Amino acid sequence: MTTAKPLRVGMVGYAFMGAAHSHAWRTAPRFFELPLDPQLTALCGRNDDGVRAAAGKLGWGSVETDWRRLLERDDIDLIDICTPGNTHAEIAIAALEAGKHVLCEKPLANSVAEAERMTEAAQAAAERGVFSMCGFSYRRTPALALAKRMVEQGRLGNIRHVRAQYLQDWLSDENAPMTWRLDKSKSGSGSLGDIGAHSIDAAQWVTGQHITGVSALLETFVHERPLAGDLVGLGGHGDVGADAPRGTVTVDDAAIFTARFSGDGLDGGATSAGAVGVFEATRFALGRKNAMRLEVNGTKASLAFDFEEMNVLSFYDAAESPDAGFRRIFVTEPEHPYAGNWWPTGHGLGYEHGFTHQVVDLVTAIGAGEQPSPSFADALQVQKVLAAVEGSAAESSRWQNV
Ligand code: SOE
Repeated sequence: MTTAKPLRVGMVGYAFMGAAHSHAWRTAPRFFELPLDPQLTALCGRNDDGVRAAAGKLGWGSVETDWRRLLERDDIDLIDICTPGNTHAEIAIAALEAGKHVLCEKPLANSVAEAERMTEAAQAAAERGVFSMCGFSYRRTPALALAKRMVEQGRLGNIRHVRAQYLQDWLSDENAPMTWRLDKSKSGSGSLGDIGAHSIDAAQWVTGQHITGVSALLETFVHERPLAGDLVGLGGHGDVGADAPRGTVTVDDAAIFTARFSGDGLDGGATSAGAVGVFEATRFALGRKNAMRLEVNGTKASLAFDFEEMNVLSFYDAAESPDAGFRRIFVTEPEHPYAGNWWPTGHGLGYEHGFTHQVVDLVTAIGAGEQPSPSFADALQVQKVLAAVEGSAAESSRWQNV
């Protein structure tokens, strides 16, 4: 039995991300030593029957149908926001003002203006010991955390190239239903914010450099899709016939951009010119299911990662014989980030573990009275890149500074 003080969580939303976060809150204290003991205190969703069924399935102790009720409750310490982006700013700002810590799914908001207001609220709350974090969960994949560590150790030298792709295919079928992720008023953008945001965050975090400017294009391949009722998961499991009434897709299906990086950050700013980058995000890459890929080429070595083989980091060291080629590091050793708390060497982790590690890092920071990372300010920087990409695409790929 733990003697740690409870950290009572109220979560808003219970679809794909809600299920992933529920699992993380339950599992983190079972595998990691935490300074506070997370309790799944209340789950909130607008539909009474739906939220009750989800609370039973996912293991929550009580339900609410209005998120404002969560903020009034004295038995809630942290609000976990797993709802579409158009609701993030209102819930997060109110929660921070009510003295609740906040974990907010990515992208932080649907606009830079909202993200700025959230960051101001977060900075004011942090002065009162109330903390916030944005859910860029891929940072917590052991192989990507190892990649960052190797860059910080100087093993790559100066970074020259960043190649980041996030490829899925769940929208390739033009009769795949119209979900909130395809409605700009709810999601802010399409593949760009939903999956490209992860690539932007990962690329900046791993390299220690931020993106200073972009040239972009966005494309929408399918403009109308069958409307569906309540949907869970990504594409939904509703029985949506091709002859169902259609709704208009208002987001990008694919986002492509080139970028320049700052070149600071490493070695306390001692690096030479910043890296150049190529980014691609699409949900139309048939056969690519969750290929979140990052390749970094430095002056001394290269690193390559693909989430479809998430336990592997490929490393090429120019100091070795050229025929050594890329070496596959199986990131399951006790000294690798997070891995030592799980299974014996070689047994590997899955998608859900990134969310569990996110809870571990969040609760550890809150317990220590420190700002968790990524902060809302970090997520605001990603939001500015998203806005610059949209701005550039709207002006025939004209260069936009971030
Ligand atoms: C959540 O972190 C998320 O970005 C989802 O919103 C995407 O749809 C998923 O494919 C990757 O993870």
